[in-house]
Amino acid sequence: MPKTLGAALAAAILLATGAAGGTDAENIWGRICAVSDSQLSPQAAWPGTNLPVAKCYPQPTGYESLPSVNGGGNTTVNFTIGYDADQKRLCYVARGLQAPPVLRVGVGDTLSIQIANTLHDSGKLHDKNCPIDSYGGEGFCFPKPVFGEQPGPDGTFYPIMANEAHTADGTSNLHVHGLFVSPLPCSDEVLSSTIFPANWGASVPPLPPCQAAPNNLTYTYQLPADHPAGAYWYHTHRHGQAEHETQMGLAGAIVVEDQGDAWRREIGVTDEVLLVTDIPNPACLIGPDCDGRVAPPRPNRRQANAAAARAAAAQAFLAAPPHPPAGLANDHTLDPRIDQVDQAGECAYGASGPDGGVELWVLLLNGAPVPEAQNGFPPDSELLTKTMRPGQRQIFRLVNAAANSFLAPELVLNHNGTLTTLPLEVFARDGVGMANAEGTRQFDDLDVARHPLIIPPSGRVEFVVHAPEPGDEIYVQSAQVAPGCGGNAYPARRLLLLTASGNPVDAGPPNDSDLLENTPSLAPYLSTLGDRGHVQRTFVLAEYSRGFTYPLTQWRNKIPNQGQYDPSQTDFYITEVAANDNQVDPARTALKPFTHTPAPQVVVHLHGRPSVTEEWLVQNSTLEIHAFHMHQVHFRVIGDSQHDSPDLGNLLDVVNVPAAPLIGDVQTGYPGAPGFVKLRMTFTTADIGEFVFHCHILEHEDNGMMGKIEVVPD
Ligand SMILES: [Cu+2]
Repeated sequence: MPKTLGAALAAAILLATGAAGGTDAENIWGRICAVSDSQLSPQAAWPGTNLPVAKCYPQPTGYESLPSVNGGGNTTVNFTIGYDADQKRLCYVARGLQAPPVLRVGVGDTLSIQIANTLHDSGKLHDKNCPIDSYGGEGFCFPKPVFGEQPGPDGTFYPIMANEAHTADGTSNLHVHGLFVSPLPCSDEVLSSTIFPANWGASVPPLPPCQAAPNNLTYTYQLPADHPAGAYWYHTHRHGQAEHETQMGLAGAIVVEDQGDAWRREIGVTDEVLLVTDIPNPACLIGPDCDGRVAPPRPNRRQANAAAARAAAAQAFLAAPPHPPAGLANDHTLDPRIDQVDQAGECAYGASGPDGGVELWVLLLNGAPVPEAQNGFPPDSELLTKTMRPGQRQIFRLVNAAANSFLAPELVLNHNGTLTTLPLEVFARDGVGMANAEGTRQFDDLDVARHPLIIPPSGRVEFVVHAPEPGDEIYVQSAQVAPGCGGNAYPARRLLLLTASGNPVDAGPPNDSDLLENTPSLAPYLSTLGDRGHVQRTFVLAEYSRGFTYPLTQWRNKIPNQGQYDPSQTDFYITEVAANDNQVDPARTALKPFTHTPAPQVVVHLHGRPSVTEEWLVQNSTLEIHAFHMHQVHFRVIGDSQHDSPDLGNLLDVVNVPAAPLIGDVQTGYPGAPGFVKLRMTFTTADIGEFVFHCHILEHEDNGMMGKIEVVPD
């Protein structure tokens, strides 16, 4: 597009889309992938949609509170998806705001989000978007035809393009993570809804009524009256490019508010949203340079006992060989194609134990880089900082919007150099308030120094923060997370340094009981949850090196030759292997990565009832932790393979599925029994439609670890 035309259109775009940052000639697509304006397809563009790329706000260097849209009630916002100047970031640009805003909507109210996509794809076939495709990598850019599932030599194994954003073409869509809303189109539908690039030249399917143009879609979410109030979030969810587009910036927070929020504002207690995202570690970009690098040593409470624990586990393994866990009625033998032994010898780069391999990802907090040091923590002078008033209390809403990173949040008090980990006064998890069995709200005081609270990618935890005494400091930090030897390293990091200064404010009663006054009971919501599972299903999370086929997975007593598989490529699966509804057949249990095929893997029949409750056993046969997420519904964790887990009983929309422990050394060891969680969940008529469940390590989801579920009324 000629620069003069781009400049002339800028004002019009501002009016049409609410783009606060506007546009300028520097952001015209022409520079991307060295495609000149004249090479853009002439048939591209519908009237008024072939627009210059909207411009991102500048990246903050220090800690900044996120702006909010509205304060509860019905909320409407217009977003424009655009690039920053060097095309390393994507942004939801909203009028007059310098960051992706916190969208605040009231219980029972309506949230409406209009998104206009100003990205342009490239190539004569309009089949790729190089900045997204090659984000964090070595600059390769693949056209779409590279992607395609293919049956393996035995006809049952379906390798796809692993470790790549394999359909990166600049399309987008939106998922409102955790909200209790319909999965139908124009609401929270992520399978067919597509917001096309502005210059899309290929065919377009019939558009839903909420889509004014192929690159302009308005989502409307009706929240039920009994919706729990708390922290949720929004992010892009196009299968195949969700990881890269999320890491590049297409994520923001949602806060659902009830009378309790209004009350707390009235008594001067506000909230603070901490939006954590991750990006590729610039010190270790994906590629050959990563080999052999290990995470820098960081303070780690568990280290001292790790060797002893492994030795004890090896003894236990020899004394009692592993077997699938008992408990559910459909206890089963694993599908032979899902052989847990396949992972032996496939720990992550540089891994020598459960702490994982290289640190592939580093963190941002509200968009600002979280500083790290080679050894230990950076000095206080380098940390992101926030100042509170003496006596001030706030509710911190920590949203783990990282594509791939796990967090273990803790508050550490520094008093004259003495460090003390404070109890975490938890207000809500995954948007659902802490409550007793009757639904009465309460705080849960968690001793996270002894039992870390591991928040998986996409999880949220909300907690009360009291300002430190003047002269003291509080670190908001994440303890190290051990993902298993097949995972990437998540070292301890200091996210934010809190200090106090200025005029003191009322510190409130010692037990913070005033904060929950006027906060509604959860009883109406809890009453909609059934208590017993009618249908029981078993799923297995699996990974295979590219080239593994069925015969190769039967090697219980020897490791296959290196030449028989490609350890640099990994394929990811989530497969239903058993159910008591007589609907698991070999075709459905075949190891296939997720595709947008018409047939859902799981069908939930309501049989005319308002709701049905199911119990799912989700097993992990790999050597790394996974993050199991259900769209549309929350589940209650009713058991897992680490019985001291603080997850037990909470209502969550994402849960850690523990890794199978490696018994013995990395090269010749055996995984022990698979890790697992048992979940109970209730589907209602509000969930009728098709939606997905998947691993929320988005790298895994993009590469196949996702399944489709349909809820039908009959
Ligand atoms: Cu995973």
